[in-house]
Amino acid sequence: MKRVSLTQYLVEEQRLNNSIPAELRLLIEVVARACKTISHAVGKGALGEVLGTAGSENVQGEVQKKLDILSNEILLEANEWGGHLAAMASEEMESIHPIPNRYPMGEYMLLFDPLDGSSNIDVNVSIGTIFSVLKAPDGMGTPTEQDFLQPGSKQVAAGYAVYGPQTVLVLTTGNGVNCFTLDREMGSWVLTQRGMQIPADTKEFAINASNSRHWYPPVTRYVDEMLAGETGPRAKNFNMRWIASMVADVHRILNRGGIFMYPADQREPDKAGKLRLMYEANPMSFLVEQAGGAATNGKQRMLDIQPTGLHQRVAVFLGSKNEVERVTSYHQE
Ligand code: P6P
Repeated sequence: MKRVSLTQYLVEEQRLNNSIPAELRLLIEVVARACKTISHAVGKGALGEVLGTAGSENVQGEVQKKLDILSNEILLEANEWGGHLAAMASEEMESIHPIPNRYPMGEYMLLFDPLDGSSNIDVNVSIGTIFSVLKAPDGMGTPTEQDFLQPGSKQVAAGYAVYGPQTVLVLTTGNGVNCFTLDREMGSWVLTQRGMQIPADTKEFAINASNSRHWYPPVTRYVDEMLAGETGPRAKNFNMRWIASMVADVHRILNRGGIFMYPADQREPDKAGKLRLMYEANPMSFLVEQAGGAATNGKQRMLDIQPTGLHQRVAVFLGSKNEVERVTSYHQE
């Protein structure tokens, strides 16, 4: 098959669908290049002296790993000078990061989780980068956090990289989902899957089952029915996976279906869930919907949620459409 590079794909997509203006193409290529750099650092592991903790905590109160901070810096430095961004926001930073005055400002806003799945870094399990692209509000002056608080339906692009046996970049700009694999010898991203589609049904679910005693009844009912297998109400057997790296679980679902769940639970009733809306749930939900799947917080479509805070958390149910609709319907009863 003729190799199509990321650049060629983006240029052809612009020609076909007029959906990737030059500045957005630059943004995507710069983020993709940063992900190559992160992949290289992650791949060194102990040899790169990048494992272990940095001895600090992020805004979430989570211990930061050296690679968390390094990945964040790589993305900031890669995106500051290009003139395509007005501001950035990151899981690793309390407040937004305006473009320094010495550089021109652009019309896009980039949000990212620079290295998702940190608990897996030191044990050589797949981790990744998640990113989301919004347009700056018309007439915006100096960017503020409020300018970022747009529902996920306003995203113009979203994607993730998985640093695993292969390094892949999965991307949507609103016309379907495509996967690029990093050719390490050439240092280039090569289109390897066009138009990824999530089967509407599945036999595989992903949830951290150690929390089951804390789940609310709709989740308990939904999971118990699957555990009952072919003798239960679902009349079929299910398999379970939980990688504890959202990017890896979502990548499996985009490739073969499944449902990913991180529900709110009774441990902290006022905590909506663990995952963050703006730079985890929203980009992944955009990708999942573009691949024919569904994504909700148990009550409403994820991409319709009006954000109230840059780091707000949300319950997540995403993947095979019929399963997401089923577990969401249980929350309505
Ligand atoms: P738990 C990683 O820390 C993360 O944010 C997601 O990538 C992952 O799905 C989830 O948290 C894992 O959470 O509670 O199972 O460790």
